[in-house]
Parts: sequence; structure tokens; C-alpha cells
Amino acid sequence: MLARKDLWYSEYHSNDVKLSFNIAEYLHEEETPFQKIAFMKNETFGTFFTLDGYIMLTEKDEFVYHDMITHPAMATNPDIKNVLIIGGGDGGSARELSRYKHIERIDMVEIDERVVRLCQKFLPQTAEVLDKDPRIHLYFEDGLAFAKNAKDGEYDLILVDSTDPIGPSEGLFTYDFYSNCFRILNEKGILINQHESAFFEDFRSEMIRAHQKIKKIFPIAKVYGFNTPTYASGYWYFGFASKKLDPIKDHDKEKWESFGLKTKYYNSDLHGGCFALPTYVRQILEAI
Ligand code: AG3
Repeated sequence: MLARKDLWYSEYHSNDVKLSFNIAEYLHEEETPFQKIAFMKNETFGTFFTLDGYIMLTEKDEFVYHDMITHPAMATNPDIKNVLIIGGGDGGSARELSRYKHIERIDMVEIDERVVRLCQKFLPQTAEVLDKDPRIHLYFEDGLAFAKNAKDGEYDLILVDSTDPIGPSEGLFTYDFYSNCFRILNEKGILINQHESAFFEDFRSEMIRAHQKIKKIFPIAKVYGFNTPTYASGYWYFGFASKKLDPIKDHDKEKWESFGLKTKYYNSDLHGGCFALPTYVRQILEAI
């Protein structure tokens, strides 16, 4: 019999580099019409889940990602009231938004209902908010079609909380999708999108492709980074695209701080810092 210490989950970050987690407990695995889902437990990172072999979140470091997908936009426009989340089935992004009392509506469009149901079972830390906050409306539909059918100017903020551009998320990295996001955002609208990572080639090329498209559509298109121990290279990026608000010039620190939210990663000093990119990343983006 295999000793417990011999079971490992590995994620390849390039052909010859991988990150491995010892599996203390293998909780669940299933294949849906969309993807392969697995839940495991690691002593250091706690419960984590993967989609098609890529880590989506771990209990220990999800706070970084979910702080950063939500709070920089909320501190740029603290009046945001109507939000659309594309993906985000684990509930982490919805949880952070639901901490803002003045937000009126959170539409969450997750293509795979099983992701939500399994996270409700194995990851209450992120998912328990989903059936507790009546402002959250769940749609188990394709985000691409949802954005296409939404009304002009309907949202203040769109969060693309997706997987990488392979499998069911591919459409969420297209020119068409970003154009629809532009259309359904109002004049102060902000789009935060999955921007991958800059160090390893496979992720870097996706970062470039996403930025090329968004830059053509949005007058303001910035990229910001944050430290994610369990994603490739330990550093991950979101795109901040908007019609007129600039995350630095329009940063409303006082208003955001008046909400009194306790955050474990995001803070007002880091808000400016995360948009300051390393030189090699700057060069990648400037070349576009
Ligand atoms: N969304 C996945 C981010 C990309 C992960 N990619 C990877 N590990 N190669 C995270 C969902 C959290 N709400």
C-alpha cells in the first residue's frame, strides 16, 4: 500500500517545472460536461480544488486573489452597486463583494453548477455566502452568452473570475467577449479580468493576447499584480480596464477606508503599489 506521504498532486508551470502538493486527503473527483473537477487536502494549504488539473484556490492563500479581484476596483469607484461576476463558482469573489453593504446586486454567471455545489460542500470558507446573501443571483449559464444578451450600461463592475484560456473559459478571452463587457458597463464601468502570469512562456503569451484585445476596446487598460503562492511563478495578474476611471488618479482612499473593511492582503498603500510593474513585465506590455 502507498504510504500517505507518497501521494502528490503536481501542476506543470512549464514543460520542465512543476509545483507539487502532498495529498493528505483525496476528497472528491468527477468529470462534468465542462471539465474535470478534483478536491484535495494538503496540510500546509488546506482544502484546494483543481479544474482540468489547474489549481483554482486553496484555503490558505485564496484571500490574496479574492482581495485583489474586488477591492482595487471598489476603491477606485466606491459607488459601485451592480456587479457581474463571470465564473467564480467557488464564491470567493462574491464573498468579498457581499461585505459592501451598499452593493445592490451581484449577478454571478457560472457555467458549471457542479463547481458551486462541490464548493458548498468542501469549501464553505468561500462558498457559504452564496445561499446567505439575497443580493447574489446565481445563473448557471455560459458567461459569453450572458454578456451578449445583457443590456447596455447595466453594470458598474464586471469581474472575470475564470480559469485559464483553455477549455470552457476560452471564450472569456476573446475580442467579442471584451467588447460586450464594454457595452454592458455604464460610463464609470470597470472590468477586472484574468490576466495570467508573466514569467513562464505559456502564461506570458496569454497575458499578451488578453492585453492586446482589451487595449483596443477600453480607453484605460492597466495591469496589476499580486503574490499567489500556488499559481505559476507565485505571481499573478489582473487587468483593470475602464471607460474613464483611472485606478491611481481616481483612487478614493478615504471613502474606501470609511467602509471599515478588514482585509488580509489589500490595503490603501498596496493599491498604488500593485500597479507598479516589474521592468520585464512593463516591457512585455509596452511592446503591445
Ligand atoms: N481562478 C483561476 C485563476 C487561474 C488559475 N490558473 C492556474 N492555476 N494556472 C481562480 C478562481 C478563484 N475564485
